[in-house]
Amino acid sequence: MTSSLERSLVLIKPDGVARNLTGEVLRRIEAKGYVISELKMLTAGDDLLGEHYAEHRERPFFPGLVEFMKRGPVVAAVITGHRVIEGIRTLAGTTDPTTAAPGSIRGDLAFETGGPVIENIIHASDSVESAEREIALWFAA
Ligand code: D4T
Repeated sequence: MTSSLERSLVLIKPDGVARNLTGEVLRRIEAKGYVISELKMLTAGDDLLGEHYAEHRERPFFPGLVEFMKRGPVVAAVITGHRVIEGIRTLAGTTDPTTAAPGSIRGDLAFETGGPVIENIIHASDSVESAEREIALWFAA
């Protein structure tokens, strides 16, 4: 097991912001011991979301995903810590909120809406390469 200082891009998605869960999500991340290095609220547009979700562009859920992510403001954060990428993915829980483990953010706080897209409160980078690409997108100077 290696331990290296990493950065992760975290988004509190429009469902989380609308449900006043920004503080709860950031509380869990800070309580774990990770550091909020950058933080801002914004409403994302098509270009940013198209880049962010480029790997999903051809998937049938992509248009619904973009509409959902544009529905209201998101909170974007750069989180720093040792093995923070893996750590926040663990705090977040698996993609499907119905089966995400209790104790995780999605397991405790997210639920299935019956809509066309999964609403699951948080995005967290899944690799060092994704994190650096996503941080450059969301925190472009
Ligand atoms: P993100 O990227 O938002 O942190 O989520 P995950 O890493 O957990 O999941 P993902 O990249 O596979 O999916 C991105 C985003 O699309 C939604 N989604 C996903 C959906 O609405 N329907 C689907 O079938 C899948 C696979 C949920 C998260």
